[in-house]
Amino acid sequence: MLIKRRRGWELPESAATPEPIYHGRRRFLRSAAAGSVLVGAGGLLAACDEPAQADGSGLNEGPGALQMAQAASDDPSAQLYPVPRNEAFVLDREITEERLAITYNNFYEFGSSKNIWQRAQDLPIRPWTISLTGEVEQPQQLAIDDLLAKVDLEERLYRHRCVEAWAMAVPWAGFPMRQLVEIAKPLSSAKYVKMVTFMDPDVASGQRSSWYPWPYVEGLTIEEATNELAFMGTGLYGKPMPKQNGSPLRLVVPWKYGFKSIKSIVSFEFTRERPVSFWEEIQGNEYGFWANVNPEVPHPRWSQATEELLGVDERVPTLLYNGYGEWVADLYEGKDQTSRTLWM
Ligand SMILES: Nc1nc2c(c(=O)[nH]1)N[C@H]1C(S)=C(S)[C@@H](COP(=O)(O)O)O[C@H]1N2
Ligand SMILES: [Mo]
Repeated sequence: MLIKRRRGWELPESAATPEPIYHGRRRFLRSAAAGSVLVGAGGLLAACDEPAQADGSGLNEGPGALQMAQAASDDPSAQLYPVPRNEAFVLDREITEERLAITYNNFYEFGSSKNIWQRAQDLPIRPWTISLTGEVEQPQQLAIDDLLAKVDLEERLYRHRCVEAWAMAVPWAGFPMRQLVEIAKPLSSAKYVKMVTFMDPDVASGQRSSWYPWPYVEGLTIEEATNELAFMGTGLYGKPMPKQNGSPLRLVVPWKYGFKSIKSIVSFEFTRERPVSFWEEIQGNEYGFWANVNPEVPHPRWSQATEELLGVDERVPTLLYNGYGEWVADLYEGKDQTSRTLWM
């Protein structure tokens, strides 16, 4: 018998009626001009900040801008794309326009504005070596192209929800993170995987700001990393990953706020202890380790109840686990659901 399971985000039409809020471009430009730099209580730059007005302000609309923002055709992995789509992952919304997803980015290594895509073009993505270390059978160093040859690439349509309350839906290419864990062969003592972004202040001007705890670090439990939804992104819109979106290898964990999806990874370390992530170290009471999306738990400075779709002048309700509870809710069943730390 065929049972149609209702996905978390398949809301009745009435529940999905957007708030009648219209964000005019002018209002957006004003808030952009006001700057995205806030000084936190401790004098630290409290970033990953400000609920965004997400209408794609980062776009350079000059001729050829879209092509310049896409991965270069001389990317050595270009011939691998496009890859077959895994139809198990369906969207409740339109796919975000490519030019918005690749020109409106968070990548603090290249600056704290959304408009970093041009600066990110300076990132050299070959040679690119990934280390698999820590509690593993045998530490390994793997060139990205050797890794790409060992895995099964597929395309997945996923929603993405930034903690700043903007959202998009994009076709990632990549492979299940479980395959990477299998290649690494962690020991039973490994409870977490700590991921680290490249460190190169010569090309990434943001890394010259010493008030950030560079390099960018993120972490997952092994159970999270081997969940079916956890994905390693290597491409976008049927092409290799643009540098600004985290080429050549990034994490994609759509049930968590966007900052968990660490870009341009060079290291996976399997650990016994829970790693401290980049934003957790900066502002642990606002950006925690778990960071599971929950509309009912507000950020200390704004509501998480709704989100603004990139390029669309409407807000839609945010859903528990960003609508992916069917895949991941059981990961957190034993945990105290009333604890704020699960949701931020
Ligand atoms: N290394 C690194 N990874 C990062 C970030 C960052 O600043 N540095 N920003 C995060 C945040 S806050 C978001 S919302 C997503 C944005 O991904 P996108 O630019 O592909 O939309 O990347 C995440 N990964
Ligand atoms: Mo984000």
